Amino acid sequence: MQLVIGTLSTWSLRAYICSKIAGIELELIAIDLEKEGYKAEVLKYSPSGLVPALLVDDVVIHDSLAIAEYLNELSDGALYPKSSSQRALARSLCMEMHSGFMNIRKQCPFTLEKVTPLTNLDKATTAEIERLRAIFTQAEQPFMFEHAGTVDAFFAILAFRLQHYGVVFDGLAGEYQQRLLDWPLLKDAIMLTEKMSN
Ligand SMILES: N[C@@H](CCC(=O)N[C@@H](CS)C(=O)NCC(=O)O)C(=O)O
Repeated sequence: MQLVIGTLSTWSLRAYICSKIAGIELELIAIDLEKEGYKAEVLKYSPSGLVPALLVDDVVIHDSLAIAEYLNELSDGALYPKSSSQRALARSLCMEMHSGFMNIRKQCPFTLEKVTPLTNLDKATTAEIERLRAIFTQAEQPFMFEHAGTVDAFFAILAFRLQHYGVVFDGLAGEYQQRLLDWPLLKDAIMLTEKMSN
């Protein structure tokens, strides 16, 4: 199987981290999303024109969450908690991440370059940060549930972005944020980003 990913694409990194948790080796096809004509290159693989896309025999799975679900099936449930109620909660959190936090995503674009810390936050962004604090506080530690899974993969990049823009939680939320920042799979994903950007 091949995973099509893009430079500075956080959704690509989420799918990549999920593959690592599931222990599934994927061949990576990296596309420079800054390069002129990149769209035609992406469209060669992904009908939505977006990355990530997982190429499996004659099927293309073209969304990070769908990829996570597929990798979960292939790995006999390695990406979610065993209990069905916890699994439902984990999926709720992943989907909340997948479809939400628009203000943070807009104001804290993923970059490895130096940035100005966030100040004078508007109400909507403050509310999103507070929601994240509440989610992070729920973590069982060191991961959200009993072992690393999709939730951690999805929130790790956000934990990195927040820290990069000067938002560091205290208390239990801060402990989980720090665990994610220290997580070798997040470091691996950041290294992959550096490699693709050079
Ligand atoms: N919901 C999609 C979002 C994918 C997405 O927005 N990918 C961005 C990179 S992070 C992309 O391909 N951008 C290229 C473009 O917009 O032309 C997912 O979760 O996979």
